[in-house]
Amino acid sequence: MTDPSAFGLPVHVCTMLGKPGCGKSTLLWAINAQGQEGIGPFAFRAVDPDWELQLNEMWRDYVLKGVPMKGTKEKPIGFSMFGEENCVPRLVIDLEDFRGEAAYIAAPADDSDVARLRTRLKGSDSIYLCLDGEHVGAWLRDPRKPTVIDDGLGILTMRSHLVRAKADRKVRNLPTPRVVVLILKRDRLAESTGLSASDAYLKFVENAHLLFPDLFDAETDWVSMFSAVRIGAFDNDGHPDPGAIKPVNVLAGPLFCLYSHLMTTVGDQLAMVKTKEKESGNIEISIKRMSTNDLKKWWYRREISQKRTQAETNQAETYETRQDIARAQASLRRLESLVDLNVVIHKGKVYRLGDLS
Ligand SMILES: Nc1nc2c(ncn2[C@@H]2O[C@H](COP(=O)(O)OP(=O)(O)O)[C@@H](O)[C@H]2O)c(=O)[nH]1
Ligand SMILES: [Mg+2]
Repeated sequence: MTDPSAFGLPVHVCTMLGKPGCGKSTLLWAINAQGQEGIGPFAFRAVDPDWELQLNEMWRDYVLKGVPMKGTKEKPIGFSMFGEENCVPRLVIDLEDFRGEAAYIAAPADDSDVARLRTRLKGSDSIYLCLDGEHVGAWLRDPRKPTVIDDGLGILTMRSHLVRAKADRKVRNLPTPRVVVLILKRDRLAESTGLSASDAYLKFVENAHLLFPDLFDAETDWVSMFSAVRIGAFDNDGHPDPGAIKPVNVLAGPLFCLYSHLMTTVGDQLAMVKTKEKESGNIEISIKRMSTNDLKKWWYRREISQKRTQAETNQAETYETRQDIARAQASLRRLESLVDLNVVIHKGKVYRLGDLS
């Protein structure tokens, strides 16, 4: 597998959690297939070309013949992809497909996938929480019953992993991971609630604070995105019909990774520009101080010239960073207008309650 950091691009580490059978691996196939087709100027392509070809074949078999995903083994499968805009790779999204159990059992040995998952969570920029639509539907029948009874969703363990990942990253001065909550098997969500798919999803959004109270807390710095994913329509034989795929939803996770990455970069760059501008201001003041009369000016001529050079370098750097910021902000606007980011929760508030059909 190709090393994701080998391309000189920023790497966004992403980890998926979800009970076995909730549809994680199938989603990754779909992301690969839909990601290559892209959406507007954005596309996602597997970094490893051989892996991409294998995935394409598996996806074709799944769609045409209904050959299902083989259960994920103890060896996690690397799944890195380029996040591209107008065919230019902007970042590498480094994803690994773990077997669902890995998040839910105690680590038997240091080199197990369980231990690997734990380590990976500490370095994850984004964490995807995958919920099986059928179990979500069952939960929605009585959302107020204690979550610990219902282990179909595995919510409490997910929450513990989130809290630990945040604490681990804080110690290392890394930002709180972004959270993507995905309801997979959206068709089953509708079936098991007896509601229309959009009404069932709306009911989920209304009650989601009961499952993830931290994400809805106004004091928190969690930023999360919710989406219900439809991987085609499933007929009675379990054949997906890819014509029913909603690309925006299938690609919700990677698109949010790109979005989060750009937001963080813009934030860092703005802070940098501010510091540089302050520095330039201080330089100007000290030059003024050294030039109050001709004698002083002559005495400090070397320092003044050094400071002038420094101020010019600062100015050039600030100018370049401002241009980078403008480019990133334009990308953010494109992502926002093109992509219905569905439901984003920031400081406990719900944003962009978009097209839920
Ligand atoms: N009805 C329905 N079944 C799905 C959907 N996505 C995946 N599945 C099925 O769910 C089963 C488990 O999927 P898999 O991706 O292996 O789950 P994982 O264990 O989380 O990786 C497979 O039989 C899939 O065909 C979906 O959107 N709707
Ligand atoms: Mg799997």
